[in-house]
Amino acid sequence: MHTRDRGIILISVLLIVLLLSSVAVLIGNNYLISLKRASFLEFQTISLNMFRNIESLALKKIDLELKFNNQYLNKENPLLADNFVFDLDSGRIVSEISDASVCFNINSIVTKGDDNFIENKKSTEAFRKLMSLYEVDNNIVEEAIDQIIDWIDYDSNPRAYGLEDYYYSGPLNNPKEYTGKRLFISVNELKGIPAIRKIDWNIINNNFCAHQQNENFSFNINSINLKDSYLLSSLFPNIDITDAEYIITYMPKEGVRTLAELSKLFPSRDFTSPNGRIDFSSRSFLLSSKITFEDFTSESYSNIYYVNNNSYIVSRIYNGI
Ligand SMILES: [Ca+2]
Repeated sequence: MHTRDRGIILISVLLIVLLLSSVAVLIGNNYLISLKRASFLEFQTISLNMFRNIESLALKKIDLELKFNNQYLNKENPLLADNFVFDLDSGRIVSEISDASVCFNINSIVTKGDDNFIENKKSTEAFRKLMSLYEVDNNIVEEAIDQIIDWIDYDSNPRAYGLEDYYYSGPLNNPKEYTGKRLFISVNELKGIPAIRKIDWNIINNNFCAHQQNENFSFNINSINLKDSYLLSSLFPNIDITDAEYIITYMPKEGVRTLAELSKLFPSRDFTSPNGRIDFSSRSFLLSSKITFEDFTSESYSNIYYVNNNSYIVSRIYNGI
């Protein structure tokens, strides 16, 4: 055989080997990706099913607990203290119910009048106190109150420091929009209020919530932690931050059942004229669940309300699936 022919054969063989190996790499990658994708899809389906099942369990647990006693709920109650844990071959499901009442419900700033939402003066007092504890400028606080109420109310008349559609749809505001004429669904909607944009977002994010119950400012006093001292202080006009921190620190684990019991425990503190309602139980809960399986993780957060002797899911968020 000619040397030239041998060279051609060698080059051809090398080319074929090169082609085959790149095909093999491609097939290998695609195969692995599709395998991974198939197992992720399976994980996704299983997670969704699991989350729904856990939700049903949680609703039953809440109904059962609150059916016979909806006036008193403390941190040690199995409803809040005991997690659901399910161990699988190569995975784990952990789920917990927490009391979601300890926050300032932004919708408590209004109350439903005959044909419009009007200011709830107790709640705006609590709002003023909370903001002053964070040293937010008074003018900004008044603007925030009026702008929040104008955003919710049905009319087009701006309050003293308020804004109505003419502003939100006008040249100074982007994107162009209209006021909600409804309660807030999420705290994030507050980002659209100009006065709120002048306040550190962490203050809003850490203290506020948007529950669809349009009642007085209230929370379960048995569920408070030290980080909630500003909220506790804003509920009581005569309780300052030092008092609030003291009360939270020395609050018995089993909590209290009545205001009289609370006053008896802390006789030198003044719990009169609250800017809202003091609760000893809760009607809003957060169910948080996490599933880990092999190298996949998924999370679910469901907001639950207990109304008319029944608990139901108001909203849910999934992460990782
Ligand atoms: Ca208005």
